[in-house]
Amino acid sequence: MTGSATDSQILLFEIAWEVANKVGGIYTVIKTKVPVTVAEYGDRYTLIGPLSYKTAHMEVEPIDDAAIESIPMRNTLASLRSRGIKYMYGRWLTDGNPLVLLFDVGSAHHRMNEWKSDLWNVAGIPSPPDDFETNEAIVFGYLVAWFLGEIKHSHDMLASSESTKPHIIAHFHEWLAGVALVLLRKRNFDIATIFTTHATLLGRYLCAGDVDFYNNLKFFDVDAEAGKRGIYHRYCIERAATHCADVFTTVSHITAYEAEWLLKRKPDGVLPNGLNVVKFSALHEFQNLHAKSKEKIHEFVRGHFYGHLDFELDNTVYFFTAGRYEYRNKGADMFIESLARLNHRLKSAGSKTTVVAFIIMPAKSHSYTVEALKGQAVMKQLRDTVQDIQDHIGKRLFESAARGKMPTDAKAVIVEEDLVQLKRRIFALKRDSLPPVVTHNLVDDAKDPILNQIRNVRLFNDQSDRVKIVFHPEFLNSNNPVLPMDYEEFVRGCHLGVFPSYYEPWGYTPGECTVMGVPSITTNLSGFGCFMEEMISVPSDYGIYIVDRRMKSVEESCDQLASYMEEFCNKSRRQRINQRNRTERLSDLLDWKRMGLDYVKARWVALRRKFPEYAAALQRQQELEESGEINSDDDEEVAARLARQNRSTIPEGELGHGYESDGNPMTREDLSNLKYNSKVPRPASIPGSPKLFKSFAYDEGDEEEKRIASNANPAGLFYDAGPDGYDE
Ligand code: G6P
Ligand code: 1S3
Repeated sequence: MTGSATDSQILLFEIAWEVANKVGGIYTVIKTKVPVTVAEYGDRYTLIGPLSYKTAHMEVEPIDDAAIESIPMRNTLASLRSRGIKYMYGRWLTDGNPLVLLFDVGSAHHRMNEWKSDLWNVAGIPSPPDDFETNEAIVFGYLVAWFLGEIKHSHDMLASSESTKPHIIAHFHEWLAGVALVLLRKRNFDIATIFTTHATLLGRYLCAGDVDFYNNLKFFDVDAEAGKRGIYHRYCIERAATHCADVFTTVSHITAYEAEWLLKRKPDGVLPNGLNVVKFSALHEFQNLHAKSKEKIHEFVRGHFYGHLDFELDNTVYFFTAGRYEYRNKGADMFIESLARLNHRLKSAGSKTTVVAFIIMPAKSHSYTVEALKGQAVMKQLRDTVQDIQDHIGKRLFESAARGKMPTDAKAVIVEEDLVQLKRRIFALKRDSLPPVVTHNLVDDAKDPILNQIRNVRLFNDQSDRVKIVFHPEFLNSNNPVLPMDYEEFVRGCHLGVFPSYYEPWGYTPGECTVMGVPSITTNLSGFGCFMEEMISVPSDYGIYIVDRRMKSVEESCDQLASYMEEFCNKSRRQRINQRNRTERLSDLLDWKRMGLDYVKARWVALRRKFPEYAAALQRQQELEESGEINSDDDEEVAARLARQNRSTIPEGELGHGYESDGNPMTREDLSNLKYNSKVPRPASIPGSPKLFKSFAYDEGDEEEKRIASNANPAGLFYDAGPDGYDE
């Protein structure tokens, strides 16, 4: 290879079913990662996903075909359009504003059977006629492969010489986006590929059943297990994508082990999930937000528990769990069991604290229950009546004072009519039944696992219960008539997130709590929990409690969870405030500015594997640049250079958080020895934000933060907690 190689020859495509299409956690990964990827690639970065007409118009600002700046892109899309393919190309309306291409999968349905039989012929992947999701994934995959082939060709045609041809990296997420990757390999395209799996199909299915998953990983007959569950064809796509990729990664070590056994390829590295952390300029701002949001939760609780509001809201703490309704995988079973134990302990101790525990997991329902709606309605009427009476009293006081007189008699201020109105409202608050444990009419009330578990442990919101339960089987939004809050606002208002997952490749929920300064409980079977355990010596000091679900029995884990919750209930307000401050300080650890580096490395390894000469030329170029003094104020240039420096520090086979395996079956002991970051040193600086990690990111104007930073341990990131783990 001759001529100077530059980064600007690299084009990056990232393909996922959840691009501008909110389904679950992958949407969060893709969306929050955009700013750091755009900082590195600018408009050389395009995201590709399926077009959902229901939501796309809110997510994407389309660019007219004639206004498309890139000629290869314009030509490629024109070619697809002329063959009847519909799409939306534009800018994703999210931080970073990246280019996005969404394919209308339906516009190619007429080719479905042709492509399904081709997939069988070229890759031996079967597909039954009636699996809608797989059919969509196949058509989407063929469209993506078609597009990538054409755009590569179009760029090559326009290149002035061999050395100016672009180098394409295509990064695919999860099996639903995996078909195109298999096709690129089978068609021998000159495109470097990465496949990231965020869970394995079999892992999710096996764990949801009653299986001792982690002790039996080596024994599963994967084909037979997939067949038994009717997902063999999906499994074939997942496994083929895994093996066809130049670089294969997962989101955590625990999932890397799982993938090695279930997908039969040892991952090249682990790319943990980050978040786009927005810091407030002053520490107290997020605390104020907590107080404001908590007040809104109080409003809901007053309505929901009307007639039984015999507990002090000032002495009430709000716990919650949330996520996809995977009863066992997400640990809803353990949460409810441990709440029952907590209830018993608080009652026995005569505690004055009340816990209201929310379960936010969508299940099929008809509507809100009459009781849930009525509760909010009677409380609103009471509030309106009290407001009216207040106005009347004010007027009377004013009139009398304006005449220079003090009111002689209370009856002249609050008249009989007002009292009657108030009495009416108070009588309306009487109810014969206990406050409901669920806010909606569930389609399958009798079989619902969460309700059945609540029935088993008899947590019925009785007056004597110190732990009350509210199951809200729908994701939250601010237009909700009963609990009108969006998820972020709700989390901020809560005191503790509880996520005792059994199967959780990463687990965003506790991470989201962390960046909002809300303490949380996770497990050492979740990617997030393992990551925190590795990064912080005593995670609980920072409001991250980790339940041991590896070495302990279920019984012991439940007890440990109950103890963590009890410990939390016994904290004073001041301790809770201090703990929230500490939790919030962990945000930087989860920022994509830091986590995104592992993606940089993955791309670099993919380039090196697919285009070794180009990668070597890039590296030589970089060495030349570095031998001279580089003095640039241009953020993008600094970001690009740091990204280059970072990627070139990784030797082959030591990608990201290097994943190592001795090739032997995993045991409980192996699990307890899982290690992050075994070979690759954590970088001292980050592209796009070179100064952030010189030491702990602290506000120099803030004395307390300064003190903390000066107390930093040698790793530079964390400081030792005081004896009781709290700042005074
Ligand atoms: C924040 C607010 C304080 C409030 C406190 C309540 O820190 O800034 O004004 O007293 O929250 O904390 P709690 O844990 O009792 O909800
Ligand atoms: C998966 O989504 P889930 O909730 O089905 O991907 C997420 C993003 O990587 C991950 O956080 C989660 O643990 C996985 O399970």
